[in-house]
Amino acid sequence: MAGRFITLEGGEGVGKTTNIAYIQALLEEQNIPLLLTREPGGTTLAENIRQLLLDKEQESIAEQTELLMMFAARAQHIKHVIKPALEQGTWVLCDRFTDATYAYQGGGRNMALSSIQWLENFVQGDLRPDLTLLLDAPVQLGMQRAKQRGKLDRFESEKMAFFEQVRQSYLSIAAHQSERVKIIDATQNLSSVQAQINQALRAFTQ
Ligand code: T5A
Repeated sequence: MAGRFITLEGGEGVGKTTNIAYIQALLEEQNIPLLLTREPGGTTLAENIRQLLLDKEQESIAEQTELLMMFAARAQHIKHVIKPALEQGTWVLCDRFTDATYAYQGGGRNMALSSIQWLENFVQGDLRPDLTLLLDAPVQLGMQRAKQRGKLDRFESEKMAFFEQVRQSYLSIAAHQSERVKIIDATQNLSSVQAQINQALRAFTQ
């Protein structure tokens, strides 16, 4: 039986990484075999691409280059990690996927959605997440949390207007694909965020 593909999305510092272990525990409680992974990244080559993308101490990256690097990493990740796992019946929980490309490169950088769509079809074929949990919080709050955590990377050093566009793009995806994308109010304290995640996952796994 094929595994299910779950993604976790949201702007900077909304709590994706913090909640991954919680989601893992919930699924494993139900004896669901699970693989945790992230984007950009997930294979040695894709993690190297991630380093290049997040490093702000290098030459400026053209937006087309950035978009292609995201999909180059994704192609590698899908072929070597995501598809083999799903084919074996393992569920995959991925910290960010293509919705992030629509939000950051499409919304934040204003790149043509038709180009992203073309690359999505080219790289993924018919692979799409079965469920996406979108952690949503005002930009200011997410950035405050991200700053507390440490040094900011190349994306985190963008201006507030960029992150506002990212947030609005995510919310628009959720509005258009409400069957797949469940919004989690990430402004709440951790236990309340986890209660919402629990509810969304139970509805999905029932
Ligand atoms: N990107 C990625 C693209 O541009 N296009 C793409 O296609 C893809 C796939 C990747 C970057 O790449 C970009 C987007 C990103 O900028 P990343 O590391 O995956 O980087 O993403 P980040 O958003 O940078 O991850 P962060 O680690 O900053 O955010 P998280 O994981 O959402 O936040 P987290 O869990 O580290 O939490 C931040 C802090 O808040 C606290 C935590 O303890 C932590 O200190 N916190 C809470 N505090 C109070 N109440 C709560 N409910 C809290 N939840 C968390």
